[in-house]
Amino acid sequence: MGIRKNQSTLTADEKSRFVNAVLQLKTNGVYDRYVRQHRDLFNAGIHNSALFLPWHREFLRRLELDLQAIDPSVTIPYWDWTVDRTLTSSLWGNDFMGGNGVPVGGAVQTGAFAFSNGRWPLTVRDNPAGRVELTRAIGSGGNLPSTNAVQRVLSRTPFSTFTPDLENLIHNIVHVWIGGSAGTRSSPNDPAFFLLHCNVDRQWAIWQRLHPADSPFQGDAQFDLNSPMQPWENEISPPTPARVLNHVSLGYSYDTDMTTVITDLTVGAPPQQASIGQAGENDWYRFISPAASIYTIETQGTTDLFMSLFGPNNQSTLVTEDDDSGQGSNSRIVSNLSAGTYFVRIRHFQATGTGNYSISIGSAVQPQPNLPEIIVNGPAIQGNIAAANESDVYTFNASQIGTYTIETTGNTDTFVALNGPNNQNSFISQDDDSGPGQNSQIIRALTPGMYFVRVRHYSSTGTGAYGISVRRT
Ligand code: CU1
Ligand code: CU1
Repeated sequence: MGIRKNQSTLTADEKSRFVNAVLQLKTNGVYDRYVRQHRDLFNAGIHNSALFLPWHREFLRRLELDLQAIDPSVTIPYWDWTVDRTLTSSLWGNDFMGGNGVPVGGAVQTGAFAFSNGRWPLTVRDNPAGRVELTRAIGSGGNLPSTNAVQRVLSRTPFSTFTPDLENLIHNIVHVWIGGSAGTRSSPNDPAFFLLHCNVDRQWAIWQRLHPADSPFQGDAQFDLNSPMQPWENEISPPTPARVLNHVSLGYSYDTDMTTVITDLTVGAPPQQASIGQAGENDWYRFISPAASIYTIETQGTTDLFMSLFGPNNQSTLVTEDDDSGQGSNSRIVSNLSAGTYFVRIRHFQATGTGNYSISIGSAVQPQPNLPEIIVNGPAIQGNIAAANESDVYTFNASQIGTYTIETTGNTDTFVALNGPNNQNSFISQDDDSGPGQNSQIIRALTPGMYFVRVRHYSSTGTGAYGISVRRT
């Protein structure tokens, strides 16, 4: 796993390896392909849209993999502009990005990327008649965003309000601060682009950590979770926002990622002793639900705790939260959970509180009634509304994020309702006749989990046979 580091902490060797790998990508033409992609798509949905963060994450990761093919030790460093705010930062040293442009014309004349060094001609430009030298006008366009400004943006929720603020109030300002080439559509011509965007990408990861109950992405009128991103849309398995939500699963981490210790709990085991030792501490637990059942997670002791349950198989999907449902001011969550791995977060109810507690998990004896399961992308199940007002309930397991089509076949006028995830009472959608003939069809983007499909006849007196299937596209 490559760790992306703060550029100010890089050793001389790390800087020189990064610069050399970038120069080699320039020599073999690959670097300019990135510049061209960014330039050509600049106004085609990669900015001022929901794709801003996902697209630039994919873009950086691809460049990083290309750099690693040259030197496996290289990762993209990030530039924390709230700390390194002046030209005297080592970022602009001759051994790294090189310095500012000269007062007249703005050409950079120091470092490996100076035109005069012969290895960094700008072959891709906004305008064919434009400058062939890398140019900068550092600081001439205002100040860098402050720590407070970044904190304010990081506090914005949901994602649909966070991302435009990060893009417009923070990221744009950094481009303008560098000026010159970095302020053009061909801005990756300045290799500082990648350090700038690495820090933008890191803000998205920080935001996700700060807001675990918020969706890490929201679509807009143009793009959703499963929109293939250009210019890679014709690849066999094109990147989508859904595929880049978790940076760690893409194969890199940040040196600022929190390494959370997670304690495993066994269902039915005696209470585990623990404590909130420091104000603001979060304790994390993990347990496995081997089969759908009702679970009781509770704390014991005199400390006023707050409990959050996440899952299945995902530490950021909130199931439910509780403050005081247990004895005294203890927390207790009773929840009907599908099979999978769940995560429990315990904190003190008060931001400044500390104290000891214990935690345990029990499972109720009776599991959920055994509902017939529709296998996703498997054959249709043949059902029958044998009597008036009968309804048939099925489950299916959405094992991954995707677009699912639930549909009935046959000559019966079916009516279908979709509930879930992991909760038979949480309504998602219903449909009468969107399928062929009088069949029902529901097409929805679903997060992983168990879903429930209820089939009835559209008419309160109707009966008849039908088939029902689920497929993921
Ligand atoms: Cu961009
Ligand atoms: Cu940018």
